[in-house]
Amino acid sequence: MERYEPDTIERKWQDVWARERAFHVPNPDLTGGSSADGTYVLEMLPYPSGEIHMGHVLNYTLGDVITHVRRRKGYHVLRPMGYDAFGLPAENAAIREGGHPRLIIERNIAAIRRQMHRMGWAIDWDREVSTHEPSYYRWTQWLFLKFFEQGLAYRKEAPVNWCPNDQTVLANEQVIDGRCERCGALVERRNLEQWFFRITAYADRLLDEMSLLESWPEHVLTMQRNWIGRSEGAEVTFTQPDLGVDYPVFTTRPDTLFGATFFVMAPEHPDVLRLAAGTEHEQAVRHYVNHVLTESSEERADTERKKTGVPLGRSVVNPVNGEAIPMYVADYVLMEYGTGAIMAVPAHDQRDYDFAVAFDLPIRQVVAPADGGEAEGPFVSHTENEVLVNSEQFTGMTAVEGKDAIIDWLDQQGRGHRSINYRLRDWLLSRQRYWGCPIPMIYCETDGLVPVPEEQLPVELPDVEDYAPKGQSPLAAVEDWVNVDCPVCGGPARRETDTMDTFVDSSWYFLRYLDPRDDEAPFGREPADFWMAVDNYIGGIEHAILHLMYARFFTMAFADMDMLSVQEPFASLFTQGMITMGGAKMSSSKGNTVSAIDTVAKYGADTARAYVCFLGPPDRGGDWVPEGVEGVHRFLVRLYRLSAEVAERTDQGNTHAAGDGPAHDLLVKTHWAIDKVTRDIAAFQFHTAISAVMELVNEAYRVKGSLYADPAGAATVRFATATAASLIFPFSPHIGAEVYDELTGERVWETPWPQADESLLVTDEITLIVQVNGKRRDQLVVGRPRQIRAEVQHRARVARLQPVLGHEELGLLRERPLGHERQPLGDRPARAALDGGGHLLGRGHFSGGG
Ligand code: ANZ
Repeated sequence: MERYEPDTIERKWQDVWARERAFHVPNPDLTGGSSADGTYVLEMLPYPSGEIHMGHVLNYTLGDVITHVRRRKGYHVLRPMGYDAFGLPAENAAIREGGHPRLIIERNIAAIRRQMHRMGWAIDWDREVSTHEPSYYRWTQWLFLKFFEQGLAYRKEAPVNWCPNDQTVLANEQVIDGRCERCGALVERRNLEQWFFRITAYADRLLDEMSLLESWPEHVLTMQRNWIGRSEGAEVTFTQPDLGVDYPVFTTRPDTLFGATFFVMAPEHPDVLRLAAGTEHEQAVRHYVNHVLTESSEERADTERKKTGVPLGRSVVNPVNGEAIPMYVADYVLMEYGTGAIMAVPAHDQRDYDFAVAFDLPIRQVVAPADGGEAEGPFVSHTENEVLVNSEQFTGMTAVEGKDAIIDWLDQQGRGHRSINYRLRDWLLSRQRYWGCPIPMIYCETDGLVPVPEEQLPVELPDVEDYAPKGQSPLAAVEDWVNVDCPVCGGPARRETDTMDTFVDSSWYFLRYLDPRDDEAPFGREPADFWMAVDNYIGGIEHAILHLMYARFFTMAFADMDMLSVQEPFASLFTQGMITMGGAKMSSSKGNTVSAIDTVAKYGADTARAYVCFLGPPDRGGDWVPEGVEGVHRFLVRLYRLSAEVAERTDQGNTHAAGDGPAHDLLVKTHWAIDKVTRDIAAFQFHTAISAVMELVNEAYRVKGSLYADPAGAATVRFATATAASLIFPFSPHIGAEVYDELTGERVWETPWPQADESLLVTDEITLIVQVNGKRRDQLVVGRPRQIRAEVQHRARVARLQPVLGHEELGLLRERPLGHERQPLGDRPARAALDGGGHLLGRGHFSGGG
């Protein structure tokens, strides 16, 4: 044990772990009613792009830390890994470079697997899956058929988002600001027969069950809530007398019905051209509609935009007062929402107001402040303090009463009813691309749509010559694959040639891990009941909406099909922040990326892992600072040297110090570190956990010289150093294992997580009771000077090593006057407590004398 050579040490332990399958955790035998305690730690599975990046390093190290601590606390920890291997990037690479997407992906998987081993992550490799393997996608297809059986998968013609560059349909969620999420091309609208999952059937449950998701970040829940976008209101029917057609509208403000002064239809509304036909506006309407088709929904929904539209030359009758109001077509009305037509109330809706001003249409106020004051401008915000005006028999009611009364009246007349609308659309899952899971359906002229019989699964993806997108799936060109016998009548039939959105593959992978070689079912009920729900799900905030919502939907549907007991897949969620450099997102075009591989080559995996955890609170990510990496590396070198010296100067026989003196102080420090690291990890405050170990190592370094002479003192130095190794192990497992082995002869990953001796924990504050003549008059809470000094040093050190530490933290140091501290200085309120609370308040308040 001479110089610290991470490469040698790391490979040595990686070999041991691989050889012994050290992190394999079999499913417990549950038949005997085993009381085994399981924990499921899951990180979002990577897309196998060929090289792990810093985001991966952070993500999987966070999971690793939790895994190690839980394991050593005695849990069975499931910690699997897999690859989200279908999808456009591989297919595009295949088109670019030539070669089969499968070969490209499998080459990438091999590389990424190697790099994951090299990072030393404690993964149960026996459970590895990849979504592109037939043994996996057989079950994706099977699940699709179950959904089909349940009416949760269906086919219909629909206007779709079409990416002209990728030549494929995109889900709404994949259109960002009117552009393709992947390639940035402007998205167009088209009508096509498509496959959908009926996620809207679960809209209410997806909302309601959010109350179960207490350990999810609030902002993720808010994003999901907004995405589902539940609106309560009414559907009101307007009649068009010339065509004799009824047009319902959805409104959240039925109380404003008397203020409807015109009526607007979406350009995609199927009746628009029919209505305009024969009027003087026919040509203009035709032009307008064609023009609007090239605009994105986002552009159209932009309230800042100048309002455009064309009259239809017709009118509809307002059911509440028989008034005929003019009809328009305008792009601010969207076909996908509500009924694709609206009643316009310019006095109380900004968009309608802008339109009315532009087209010189009447504006009629129908709601006013209850106190009789003037409305501010033409709009009245919707509050409980408003009353209806200009509304015939409803005048004088509060807006809330009026809403109900008008809906009831409409209901009686058969002209309307209460209605709830959702922004959430059904999930469009078919893709006209090659590299995805084939949709297991067959079209027969006699029998129509026929599911592929279960025993014929998987429908394997055939090889094709040409992956280039053509507007229909490249699979359509594979004649001998497409043409099949109808499973019902045996007559000629054709396979569905579309493939599935890759989000389908990743909506259930966490269940496949539970028993990945099961060839009877996608997942077994027993392991599912044992392991689910996932205790800690860790991943990027970019999946806040889609993936997380889809996985929740799948899980609820499985529960309804009695395949699972849980309703929610992820009991808690942790979203990691982004690692930036110079404050900006790392990107190769900006030239500010740090390669994970290079960092490991230069400093070792232990340094890279510890540094990403040391950057700052992991939910906020942090800025990569080269000196910071050096700092963390020096700390590991220091630990290694200390251990080498301790191994030489002390022996294992003696027990460590008791009583007072410097040895006792080091012992106290050691228990302080155990306590602090344990608490900080539970609160996902990994950066302060690491700095506590740094402090312990520094302290041991500082006092060791004076302690070697005395056997108890020497044993204490040894204990402190071995404990530092044990505590740093979850972050930097190789050096942790090496030092621990050197000093104790034991395997740290098989050693229980250390427990702080409560009696040695220095309380951060003491309560002084003020007594006068034996009567308690007052009490003072004061910090213990030595402890305060230690904490201040600790924080100063954190601040020095973390030049990027938030101003917030540094501010805390400066702003709080010492001695007025009511909370232990070291513990800031935790953002996401993992093991529950209890650690925020000072411990061990005890009474001093009076
Ligand atoms: C009359 C009215 C009066 C409205 C008023 C609002 C305020 P949320 O809350 O998002 O559900 N709307 C309905 N369908 C639409 C469509 N397809 N495209 C554009 N706008 C549409 O919004 C519901 C409101 O948005 C509805 O209530 C309707 O305008 C409009 F003082 O009806 B409202």
